[in-house]
Amino acid sequence: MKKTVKIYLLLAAGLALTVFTQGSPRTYEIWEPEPAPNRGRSQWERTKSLDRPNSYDKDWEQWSYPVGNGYVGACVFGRTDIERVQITDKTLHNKGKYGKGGLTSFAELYLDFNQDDVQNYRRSLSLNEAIAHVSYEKGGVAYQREYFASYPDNVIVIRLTADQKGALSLTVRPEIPYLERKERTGSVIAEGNLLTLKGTMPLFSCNYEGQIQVLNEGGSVTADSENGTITVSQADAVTLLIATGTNYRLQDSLFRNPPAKKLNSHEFPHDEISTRIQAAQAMGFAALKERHLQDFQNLFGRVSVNLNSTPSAEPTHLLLQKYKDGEANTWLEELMFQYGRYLLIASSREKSLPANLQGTWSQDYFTPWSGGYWHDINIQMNYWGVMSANLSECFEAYIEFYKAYLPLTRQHASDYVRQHNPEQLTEGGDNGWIIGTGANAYHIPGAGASHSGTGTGGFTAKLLMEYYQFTQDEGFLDEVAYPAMLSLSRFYSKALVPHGELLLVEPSTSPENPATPKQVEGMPGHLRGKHYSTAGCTFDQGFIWETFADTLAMADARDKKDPFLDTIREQITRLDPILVGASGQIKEYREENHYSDIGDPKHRHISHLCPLFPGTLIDSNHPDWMQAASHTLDLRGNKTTGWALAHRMNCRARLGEGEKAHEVYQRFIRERTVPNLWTLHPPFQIDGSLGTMAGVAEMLLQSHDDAIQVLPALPAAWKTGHFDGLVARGNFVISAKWQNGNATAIAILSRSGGECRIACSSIGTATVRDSGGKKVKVAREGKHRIHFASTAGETYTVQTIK
Ligand code: FUC
Repeated sequence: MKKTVKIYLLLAAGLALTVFTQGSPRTYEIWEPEPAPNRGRSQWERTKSLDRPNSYDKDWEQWSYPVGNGYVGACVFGRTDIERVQITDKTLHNKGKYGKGGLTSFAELYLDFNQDDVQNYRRSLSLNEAIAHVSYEKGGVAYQREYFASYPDNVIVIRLTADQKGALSLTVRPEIPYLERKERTGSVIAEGNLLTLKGTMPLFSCNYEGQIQVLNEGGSVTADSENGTITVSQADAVTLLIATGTNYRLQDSLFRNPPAKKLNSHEFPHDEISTRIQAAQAMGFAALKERHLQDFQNLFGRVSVNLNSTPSAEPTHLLLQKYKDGEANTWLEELMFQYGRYLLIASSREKSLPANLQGTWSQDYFTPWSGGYWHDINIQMNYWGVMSANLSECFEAYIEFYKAYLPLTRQHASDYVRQHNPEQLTEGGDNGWIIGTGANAYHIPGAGASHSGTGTGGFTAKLLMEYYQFTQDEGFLDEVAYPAMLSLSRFYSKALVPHGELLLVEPSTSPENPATPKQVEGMPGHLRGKHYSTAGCTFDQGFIWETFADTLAMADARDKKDPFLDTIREQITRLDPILVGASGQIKEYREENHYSDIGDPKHRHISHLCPLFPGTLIDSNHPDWMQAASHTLDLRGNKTTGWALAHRMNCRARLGEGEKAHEVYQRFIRERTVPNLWTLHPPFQIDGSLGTMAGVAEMLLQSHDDAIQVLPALPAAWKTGHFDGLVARGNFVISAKWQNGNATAIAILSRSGGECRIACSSIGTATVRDSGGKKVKVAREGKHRIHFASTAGETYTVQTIK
């Protein structure tokens, strides 16, 4: 078989692209020589204080290891006395703090081993395998445990083994948490080798069930029906299979219906869960593990990086502590990048709900901010890196979510236009769609009525546009992305209000930035709550520009002729979205003169820089705006929260400021990262991890301009290294190798064909060869840019870059 064909087939099968990765990909794990402490919850258990149902559980947050398959997440403590596995099912919501639904913990599973004073203890989370391990010795017996969440079989699997027969004895003791809050009903039933947890969350008519099957090899099992436990005695090995589910159905009626009618109260997940458990049992542990590994590694193994690092064997908390103490360590930076990819795969898969604010993990009664989908940055940030990190399939969860909420957001659009710009309303007709900020699995809000303007829609649609740009999936463009963009453009077109020659969206709010009454005295806008409501702030105006521009670009790509396109062709010229103020800053509000005349000068949101990232309006064609954006970042500073650092990092990368991007990343790790490498806003949110993962990719490869830029923002700390398998728009899979800051070789797999325009320092004289070694005809655009026609499925190498 020809080498090209071989590489292509390997890629098609999703295996690692190892152009520059010599030998096998690196092994990434986080590990500790101690179990996770479990003081938080046990303290709460002791008091059972109803005032503190949400006890801030730092042990869970900082030390437990997460596994997940998109549907369900489990946090493993690895204890030898009483093991704790905290389980979250994304669909189980209580009323939440705001009464509109909120993610809540599904179950706590305790395994009473009662083993203290163990020797040679080790627990780890293998990122390459998505398996948590525990091993230790006690009384001359070596014990091993494995934990994983299988996506193909949708079960959590725990396997317990020992090196001596009959050495395994434990009690399996699940608990339904927060029953004392009386919001949910529930009971645990133990029968034979099966534990069933079931009940109802009446608010949304949500019926839930969890099954835990205890499969012993050797020894015996005894069910205690009174206490809802199963005791295993003297087994050789034990496999626990765990399946959870509810009657949740992702469909538009879910969002439209009143709380009690959101779900069908007569539907129970029992049969479906039983089928899943039985299928998993029939398959057996070895096959379950094999299928899990195949599925997970197909995704995880696609990207390799080496950021000038040497793998470290230190326990993770020490590695982190030394980094916090100022020791340079690019291994940890690389590990965090791959952990971001791991967490995204574990929390967002096709047919599951999208990754929520905590991914898919919550031990809480009230998960912070309802474990929701916050559309003024957090949910979008979850997916900023999904395409470039070669995980586009993980975005499908959001696409399905979008399809389900679309009908209600059409309603929201009509309501908005009726309220704010009634003369533009098409009564009973199409007013587009718009989504507001605080969504969750049960609730989709309207826009513009809270602390964030309608830019939330464009922020979201950008992801749909990017999915098309990266995958070149024309079916998706025709069926989803283009209609979405066109319809959102229709909404924006109707939301714009003439101000002289200009068209400004009104009302308009820059997300969450609070202003004081004094700051806005004499200003044209007014305070709504703490936030300044005005016309045409940069966040909203910028995303309208992005939406119009993306719609027009898609229409051109597919030769669409909708007459409405002419309206936005004209309107886009009247948006005037970017203004530079007297301090040399990108203005957040049109009426701002000097930096931060309005709002908090150090606020975490930098919404006015969204046109730089994830937007594309502030680009190298506007060097003055780039400079103003850089200055704005300097003024805003980096003393901020987790995800806010991630946004700054991506902005710095877009500006080509590798050192500054790296500084932000370092600060993120030093100030916001905890020993299980989760990152805190605080509290724990997943967005920062996923946002900085995108940031690393953005430092290595960009493709928002008309060319693919290789190593656009490389810091000195990563001066030598390589990456394999990052993806650029146009569906090009890129590998690159560099030394002392200069690329020495680049490989490009063209997955969809088309012109490949590639920019990199000194690439202008390089030679391009196809997989057969044949020289490819290349057009050269100065010293740093070339382009050539590519064929789908072909791999090209760029050599001798100098
Ligand atoms: C936005 C942020 C908050 C928090 C919340 C989930 O409202 O401003 O900081 O991240 O989302």
